[in-house]
Amino acid sequence: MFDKILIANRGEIALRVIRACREMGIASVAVHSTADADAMHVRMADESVCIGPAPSGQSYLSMPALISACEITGAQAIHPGYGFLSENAGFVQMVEDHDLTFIGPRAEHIRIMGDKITAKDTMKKLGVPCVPGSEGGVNDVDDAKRVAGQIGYPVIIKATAGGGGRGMKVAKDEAGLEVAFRTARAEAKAAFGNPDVYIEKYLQKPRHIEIQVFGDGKGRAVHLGERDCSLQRRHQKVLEEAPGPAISPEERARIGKICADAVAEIGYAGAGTIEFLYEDGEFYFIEMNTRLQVEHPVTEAIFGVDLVRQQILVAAGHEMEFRQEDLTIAGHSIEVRINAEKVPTFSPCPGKITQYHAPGGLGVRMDSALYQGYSIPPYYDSLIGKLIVHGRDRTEALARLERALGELIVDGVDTTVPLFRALLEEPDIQSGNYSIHWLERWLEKNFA
Ligand code: MV4
Repeated sequence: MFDKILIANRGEIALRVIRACREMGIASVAVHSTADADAMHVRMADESVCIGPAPSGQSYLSMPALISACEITGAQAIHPGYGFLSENAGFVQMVEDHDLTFIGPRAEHIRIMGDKITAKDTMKKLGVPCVPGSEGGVNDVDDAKRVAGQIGYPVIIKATAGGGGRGMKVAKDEAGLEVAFRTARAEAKAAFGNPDVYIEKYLQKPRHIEIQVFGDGKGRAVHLGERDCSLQRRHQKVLEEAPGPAISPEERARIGKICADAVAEIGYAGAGTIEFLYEDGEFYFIEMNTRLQVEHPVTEAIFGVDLVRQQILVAAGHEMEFRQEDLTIAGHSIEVRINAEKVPTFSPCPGKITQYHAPGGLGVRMDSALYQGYSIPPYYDSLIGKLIVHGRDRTEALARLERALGELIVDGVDTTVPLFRALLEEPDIQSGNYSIHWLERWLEKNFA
């Protein structure tokens, strides 16, 4: 096992990793920018290293600075958290070239899933159901028209280097296809330096359902059910829950096994998420994320497992601590993302926290790096906390969420808390009846 791990991240996820390290008797090294000298992850870690100035390109994304920080402190492994360098295959390569361990999948798997055409092709061959569309990319308008004619309109054009909603164009008929194709290609080239696009049937009212998988890197893998992350605004998730309110135990077992078998087959190591659109009882693969996700705590809550601990074990060459048959669901969990943002514009609202009080009690977990007197710097993303509740069933989880939101005090900045209080009043939220477009429509209706 490692003696010391460096955490190449900040905020709540850095704390999350430090906590797992401490429970495992592993020393932790925080890295920070000059803007984060007072941050909680620096205080909570056993050691810290300043790796550069405020802009993340010169600090949290600086590969040489991170490698040097390992060499200075004697850290043997790097946990990337989410975002930053967590899905950068070149970084994984560099880490390994310096005889350090990247706590995550192999570079090859990150590379495959980072190219969305290759990801889809790989998953299709592994027996994962995909959205009908082009075999590989589409090279010209005629090719796009031919594929669209076969699958039927509406269609969506996506950039192979995109993902997470960047570089997509919808065409509702052949007249709109030429413009959609040309703009998608031009935007892909400008944004990613790669103009390659592919085409899919456009699903009109799906849910976003993602399956948590975990591999040991030696051909064994499990699934930990799904999360419903349909409540999003501009491709930013706002609330996530597990299990998905629309998914039956039979559907979960079926798609879960398909996903676990697929990642076992490729010898995938560590945590991964296979994203699907779910419509009319069918799952359609869209992307795979090769990292621990922001919303992983809802899965931890219902399965009673520590995913970061398992990541560390597998990276050190140990076995994960469970088999598929050990993994059973208890209750229901919901996470809300507390952002320092003004509702309803969602404009960032950095500033000083004049008062902070975290909610507690049975079934409540608050993952946050906030403290009273902390100043949220303007350089990084606006997530300042995740409130995760767990109840025996969805009704209890919702009641607990409302209760916990009532206890939470974050003064000095605007937050998304009022949004969640309003959402909890909505019959569709209470019943779990929402698709990927629900939140944006609700915001338009209530705030436009
Ligand atoms: C789609 C789609 C409809 N049909 N693909 C957006 C993010 C990226 N991961 C995939 N996305 C979508 N792909 C087909 N074939 C609709 C979306 C989409 C979406 C997906 C998940 C959650 C929120 C969304 C909001 C708008 C569009």
